[in-house]
Amino acid sequence: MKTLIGAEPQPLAVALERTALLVIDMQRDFLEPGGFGETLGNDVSLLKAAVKPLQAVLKAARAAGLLVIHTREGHRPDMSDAPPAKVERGEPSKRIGAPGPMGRILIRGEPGHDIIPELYPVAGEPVIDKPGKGAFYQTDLELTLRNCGIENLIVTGVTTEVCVNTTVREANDRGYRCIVLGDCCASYFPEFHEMGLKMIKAQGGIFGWVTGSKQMLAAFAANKGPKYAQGSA
Ligand code: C5J
Repeated sequence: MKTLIGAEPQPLAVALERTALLVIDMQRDFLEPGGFGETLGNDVSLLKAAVKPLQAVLKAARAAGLLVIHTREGHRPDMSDAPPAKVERGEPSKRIGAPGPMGRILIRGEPGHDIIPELYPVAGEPVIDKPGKGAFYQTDLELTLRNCGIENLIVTGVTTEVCVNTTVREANDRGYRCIVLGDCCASYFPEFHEMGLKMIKAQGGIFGWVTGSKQMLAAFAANKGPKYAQGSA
């Protein structure tokens, strides 16, 4: 059975049991004061707008039995997976690996690297640690999706024009249908958020579809009881 999701540039019918919710980088380092986002000079409060709508979608996705996957951007404590070209940006005391109020900036295991409490993963939800902006680069995301029979991704998280867009483009090239929930994404730059969504849905949906939490919740409500089942046909 397929569920129709109201979206742009056109509605899309998907099998929810072949659909995963992807929550990208909702980490303290990006959303809370003192983290990576703020050290780059950004107003981190702008990202908070995505939290409430995303909480509602996360709850509905869990209730509907969807596979929920979280990602985190960050690096090993020895930073062997951090390209110098990425690290050598900004003031040295505020770079990746430098000590900050939430521990070493963007380093795995540090408080700032963790997912914000409002959207914390529950037991059984895969958390993909990624060293880059795209969630497919140097991770086992693709393997996980394949093993779980996933064909469609509901994409949410931060930031719209960086990790969300990069991941959507990677996913699109791999054959996944990406449905991006605009109000469940956010950027430090409102104009980049808007253009980031436009780029995805332009040209007949060149990278995917764009909709919002309301439309997604309506689609869940219209489809009672799809269950994610690993290996189902
Ligand atoms: C950034 C991200 N903006 N998660 N990372 O550096 O979008």
